[in-house]
Amino acid sequence: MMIRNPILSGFYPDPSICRVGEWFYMVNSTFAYFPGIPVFRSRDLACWEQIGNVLERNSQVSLEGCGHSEGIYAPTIRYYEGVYYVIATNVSGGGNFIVTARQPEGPWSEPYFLGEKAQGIDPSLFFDEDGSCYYIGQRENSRGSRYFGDCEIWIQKLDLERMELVGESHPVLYGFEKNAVWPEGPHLYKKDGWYYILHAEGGTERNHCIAAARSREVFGPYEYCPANPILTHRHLGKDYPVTCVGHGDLTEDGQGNWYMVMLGSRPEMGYTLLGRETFLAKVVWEDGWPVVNPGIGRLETSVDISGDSESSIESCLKEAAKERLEFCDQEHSKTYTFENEELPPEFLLLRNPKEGMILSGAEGAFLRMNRNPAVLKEQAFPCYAALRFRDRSFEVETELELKTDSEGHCGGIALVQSNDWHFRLECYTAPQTKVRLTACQGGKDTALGELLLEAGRRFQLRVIVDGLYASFFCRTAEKSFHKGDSQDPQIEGDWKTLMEKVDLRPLSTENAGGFVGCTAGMYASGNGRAGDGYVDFAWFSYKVLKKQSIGSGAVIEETEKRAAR
Ligand code: 6LW
Repeated sequence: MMIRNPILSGFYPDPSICRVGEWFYMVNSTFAYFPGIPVFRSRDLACWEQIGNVLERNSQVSLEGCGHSEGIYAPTIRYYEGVYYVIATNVSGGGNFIVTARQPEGPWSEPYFLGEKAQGIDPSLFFDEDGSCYYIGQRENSRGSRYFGDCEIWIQKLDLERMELVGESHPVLYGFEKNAVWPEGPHLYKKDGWYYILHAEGGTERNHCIAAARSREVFGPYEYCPANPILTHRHLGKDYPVTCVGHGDLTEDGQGNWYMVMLGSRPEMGYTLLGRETFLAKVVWEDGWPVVNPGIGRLETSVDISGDSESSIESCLKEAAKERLEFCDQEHSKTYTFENEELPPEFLLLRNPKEGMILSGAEGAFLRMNRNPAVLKEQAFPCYAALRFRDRSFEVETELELKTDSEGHCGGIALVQSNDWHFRLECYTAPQTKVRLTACQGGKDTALGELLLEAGRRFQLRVIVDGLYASFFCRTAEKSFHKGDSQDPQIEGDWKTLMEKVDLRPLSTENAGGFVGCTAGMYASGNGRAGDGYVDFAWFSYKVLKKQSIGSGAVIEETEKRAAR
């Protein structure tokens, strides 16, 4: 079985993985998005199915007013004696917390906040053979911070009954490099009588890396692996197709084969729109230390998990060049309709949802966005329901109807990096019917184009994203799509072009900063006025336009070239 990287494309950063029986489970950070912390499962590490979200109730998570890259950081998922544990940090409300569940798909408990004793971010849990539970995390250097990013990894015992840190807190590591920055994302394991710590270092940009350390005692002293960093892409140059590799977690498949998941980015021409994605690599143990992708030492487009001896670059290159049907292709094309009251788990809202403002299953068929004055620029709860950018080239389309004559009320599609950096394709019916394309850059709106249309309230919108560019189209229909009205079966007519080849680089991480990736979704707003109307969306589709993938695409071409020799 060949696995293709990334195993989760799009904004799925800070992966954490655990195995329970024949199933692997994985979680990721979600920052200001709601619901928080997606839960995936897989039996083969190749095909991943989202089975739910951990934080799906307002009572579990406060995201009020938080910036796109605040909120929920770096979760860890673990399992012990019939209970699933997720521990994470809400940097916008309460700090480090644990939630539990009997089933990974949930429901998950209300959060147990660990309070003042649990300073810092990136918490993880370790269950020792004697049943002891330990918290390991990152915090500012308790000997006094000498510079920005001067942090320590620390361990403390956790009383699971009381959900409280007990005993002494033990700083154990400060980074393996001289003047190390951002030792973070630690995880604690035990193997062959050694306690192992895996942690990220160098910051989550191009100098990101993963280090290992070990000790015979849980509270140390720990020795760093002489081969650190055991994984990085920092030395491969800025044009290498996968960068920022770091923040890893280890798992074993029950047959003694070890794997690591970690984050990586795939910039195109130096610009990253998909955010930090989840990759996978093989791990073997040599002299009591983990070795990642032996003989290769970096991430690859494909990972051979057929259980053969270590996959050499040649075997991977040959395999990867084969017809890609062998890969469990993460097909992302799908058209969503809204008969159910629950949105599918892959949909993202921004911050805590307000009662009644986004209703799925309205009149049994629509996603209704109601009377919400909030706009995307504010750090509020806008009517925005979106999917992650998952591919280099894709198209999103929707059909909507404005049931409002309030001036300034609109509905449409948005492409979002953050409240300060996004594009909006908005339909209006008052004071006249029009479609407007707006770029919000650095929080400032610029109208890019506008089309005045014959009177009508029903629209279809299409946005084609192709690498670093997007094109925007629309068409309208006179009659309603609501049952009972004289329903047009479907909108025909030619698409009208708002604008083509709009530069999306302003939405890149390199320009906008932050920890999130781009999303594309349905949007409605009263633009500051609540008004009396609403906007109904009949469907929303995401369609992959080509199998080409950015970043690792270069490695595939290289693969094909070499294999052809
Ligand atoms: C996360 C830290 C990191 O808490 O970025 O990549 C931060 N690593 O460990 C936010 O994702």
